[in-house]
Amino acid sequence: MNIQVIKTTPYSDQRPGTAGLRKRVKIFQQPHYLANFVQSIFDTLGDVKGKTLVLGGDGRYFCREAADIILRMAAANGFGRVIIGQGALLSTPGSSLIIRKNKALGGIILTASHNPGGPDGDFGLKYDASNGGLASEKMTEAFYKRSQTIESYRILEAPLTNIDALGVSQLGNMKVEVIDPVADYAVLMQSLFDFDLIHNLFQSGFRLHFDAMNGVTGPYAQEILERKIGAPAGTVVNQIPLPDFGGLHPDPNLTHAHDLVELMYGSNAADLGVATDGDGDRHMILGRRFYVGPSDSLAILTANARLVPGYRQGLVGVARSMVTSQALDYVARKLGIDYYKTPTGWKFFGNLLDAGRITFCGEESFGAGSDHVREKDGLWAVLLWLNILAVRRESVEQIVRKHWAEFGRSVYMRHDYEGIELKVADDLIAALRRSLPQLSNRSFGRYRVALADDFSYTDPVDGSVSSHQGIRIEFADGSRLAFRLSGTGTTGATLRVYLERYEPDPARHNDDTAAALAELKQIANEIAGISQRTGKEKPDVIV
Ligand code: G16
Repeated sequence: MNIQVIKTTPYSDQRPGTAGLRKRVKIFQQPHYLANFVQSIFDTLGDVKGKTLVLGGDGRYFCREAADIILRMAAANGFGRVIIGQGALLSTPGSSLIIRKNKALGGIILTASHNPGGPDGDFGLKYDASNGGLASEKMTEAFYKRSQTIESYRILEAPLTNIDALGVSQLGNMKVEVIDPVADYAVLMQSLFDFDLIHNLFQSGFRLHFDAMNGVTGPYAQEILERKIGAPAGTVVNQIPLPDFGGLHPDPNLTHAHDLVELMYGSNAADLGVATDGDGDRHMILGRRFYVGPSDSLAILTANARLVPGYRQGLVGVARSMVTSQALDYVARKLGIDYYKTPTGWKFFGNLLDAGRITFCGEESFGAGSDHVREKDGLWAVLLWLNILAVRRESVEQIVRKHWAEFGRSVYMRHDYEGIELKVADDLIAALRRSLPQLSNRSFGRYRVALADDFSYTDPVDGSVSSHQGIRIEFADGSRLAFRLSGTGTTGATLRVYLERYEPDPARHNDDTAAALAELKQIANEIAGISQRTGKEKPDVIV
């Protein structure tokens, strides 16, 4: 088998976003595009001789072709072993676990997360470091820099490796180990949760409807929920990972998980409804005719963590992204534990988790996780909910309402304005940034500005500073607005506007969310000139 050195030229657009390089499939299919980026990663890593790499993805279109290229490049670059999920499947949290368990140098995850798949959809590639967490900004910037000067890449000339049969084979001087993607993960979940108690919950007639949206979580959920715990067959639907997600948009929110939403608001609603995304790190929670926002969910899981075997000793601390609601902070204060605010992006939790400063973390973008891995984990969150429900034997709605009664309700919404021209979006943010000094102390109706800044984060562990992480405007009564541009889209720009108001009065906890935030929405429009600049009168997606 020959190692080929292929001449290439740089592509200018290989700067990773919030979670890796995400582009249209068609872009990734351009000659040498994928190989250029993979070689840039390998070059940045330095000495990879004899090291172990983990490889897998969410099964979307182009995953198998990409896996073959990466296997041959890993062999040509001197890796000693690649551990790959059968059929090139590994969920994002699953990969994180395999990297950690095998003390691998890192892992490449082939996914564009919750973005649509298929030949006309999106593809993506992200690198997880040896701690099982997303490569740091410093590292991804180094990948990008390298991609801008690349002149050649190394690849083994070899027939297609069989990645469908479990076992070890040889590719040049490198071992390829095809593993069951689910086995180790199932063992870890069993060590954290009380499967017998959850089994009893199902025995009592409790119904779960788990929509895996034809993403990678299906096999994990079926094995753990139906086979190990004993939930009725058929509990998990859309359980087979498909290259185009069966035409679904595997984004677990109220807009895209519409079948689940219809079922949970219908007459035959289950007790708990959940959906997960393409690569299994995001999730959405619904009770019977009741939506649980991700920020609330994170706060509730934190408040109830001690009910679950894996967290019985309590949590050391918690963290949320700045734009996530403050519901978590109220719980942390009451528990007397530390809480941190990070920029958007799971990678910012990595140092806090590694340093043992936090046990739980989460984001408004349908992500929650703990120190069991270094990625967010959809199925873990569902099992945590199930374990809590099995202990408390109350409905999802009762649990949420009691939580609000105890801590107050953080009424919260995110408005997404999609497909904005890049320049229009950049100008809007730039103008907003310029206007910050004039906003201090200004009043808008009953809201007086207490703080207006561009969020900057100093990592408490390594002291690194990340600036320009979102414009935030906080009002004297604790309400707030935040604005940022999405870092995960592939066409145009998406403006995200985050609105939050604190409501301590239980008599008002039933208020309609949109109505409760209507005034703040107007203020956001006034401050940022959204409709004037984008021509949009209303958001495209509300979550
Ligand atoms: C990724 C990151 C998340 C982040 C989200 C936000 O999620 O892993 O930590 O909250 O992006 O995306 P945006 O920049 O579009 O607001 P995922 O699930 O896409 O990997």
